Amino acid sequence: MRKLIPVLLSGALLAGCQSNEPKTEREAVNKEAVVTSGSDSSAVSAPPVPTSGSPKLLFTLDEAHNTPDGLALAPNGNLILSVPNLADNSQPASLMEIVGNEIRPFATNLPVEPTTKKAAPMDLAFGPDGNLYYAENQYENSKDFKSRLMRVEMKNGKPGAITTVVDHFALANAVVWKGNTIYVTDSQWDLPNNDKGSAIMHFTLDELNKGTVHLQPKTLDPHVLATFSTTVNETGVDNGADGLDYDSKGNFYTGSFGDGKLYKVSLKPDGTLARQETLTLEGKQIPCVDGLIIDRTTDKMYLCNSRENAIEVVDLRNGNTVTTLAQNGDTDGAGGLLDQPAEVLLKGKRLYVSDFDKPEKKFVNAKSDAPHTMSVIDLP
Ligand SMILES: [Ca+2]
Ligand SMILES: [Ca+2]
Ligand SMILES: [Ca+2]
Repeated sequence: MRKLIPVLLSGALLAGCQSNEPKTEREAVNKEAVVTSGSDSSAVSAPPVPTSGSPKLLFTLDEAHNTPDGLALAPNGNLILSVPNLADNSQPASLMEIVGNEIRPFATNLPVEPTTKKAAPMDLAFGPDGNLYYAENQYENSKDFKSRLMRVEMKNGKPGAITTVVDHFALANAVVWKGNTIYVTDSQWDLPNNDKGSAIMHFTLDELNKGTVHLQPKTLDPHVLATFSTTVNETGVDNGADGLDYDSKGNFYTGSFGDGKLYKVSLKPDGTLARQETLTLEGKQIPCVDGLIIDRTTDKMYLCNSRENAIEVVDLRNGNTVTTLAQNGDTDGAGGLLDQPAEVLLKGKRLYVSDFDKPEKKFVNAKSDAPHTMSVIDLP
């Protein structure tokens, strides 16, 4: 039965596309999937969203966990999921643990930022010291550089004290450790002459162990590795560098949430910036990049095309050819259909997908809705 759902949905979307104007709110919401959102009556109908792949439901989450996001592989093989609850942050944020197909609390009393009174964990990763580090997105609460990098001290597989290791990010987003250095994207690292700025920052474990690092907002702080500028499109989103990972040769890649550009950043042996370039993609172009992960055995990048409700694969060893692994139109996420994917994690042949479900203007996903879901895609 599950396999029929994408087919049936696709048919429903096609039918919806051919029908007259919606008469009810439900019809209007369904129609949003095939007509770009916005109230401009002169807008030309977009083509139906293609349906491909077969994402499956891992589990659903309750209203207290309405916005799942970051994923980290723990040393014991379990996954840690961040739940920032940005769609409804009257519910406290938390970290959860995925064990097989089950979810259970991991750290449910995260320290709030003192002025925003909120915790907002995004991507997360275990460091070489065995501790867990997570980036915070306080940008939705305050534009005044309140985001942080946090450390969860681990003892015998259990979370202990949680402390701030870096503060004064604008919108800390993705994190990845390589050796003894952690790399962090800030999707809103503006500069005095660029209010569309973003950056990759880097910090050594030694430095983090010496005390809290205080970034200097609106500067080329010494921790800035590379900067980027977002070309704002019809979505109006100026968030830049988002997902982050590195390939088998140690080159870093990040993508822009606002305009979909993919960047390759190469380092010198001393860890400073050698060069950065914008990737030229073959095949499909990607308008929006959220979380991404690189399988370093193949150098295939799996990324969340949040705007188009799709998971794309970029073959970095084969001309940066893009293929769509899974895509569907507007859904509530039931049955595991993609509901604005934000983060991916590859464990073996299983790709875990967080359905963030918090749309921006002109996104395929029209509304944040229950069920709140995690999907999985089993690779061949
Ligand atoms: Ca900005
Ligand atoms: Ca949903
Ligand atoms: Ca939705």
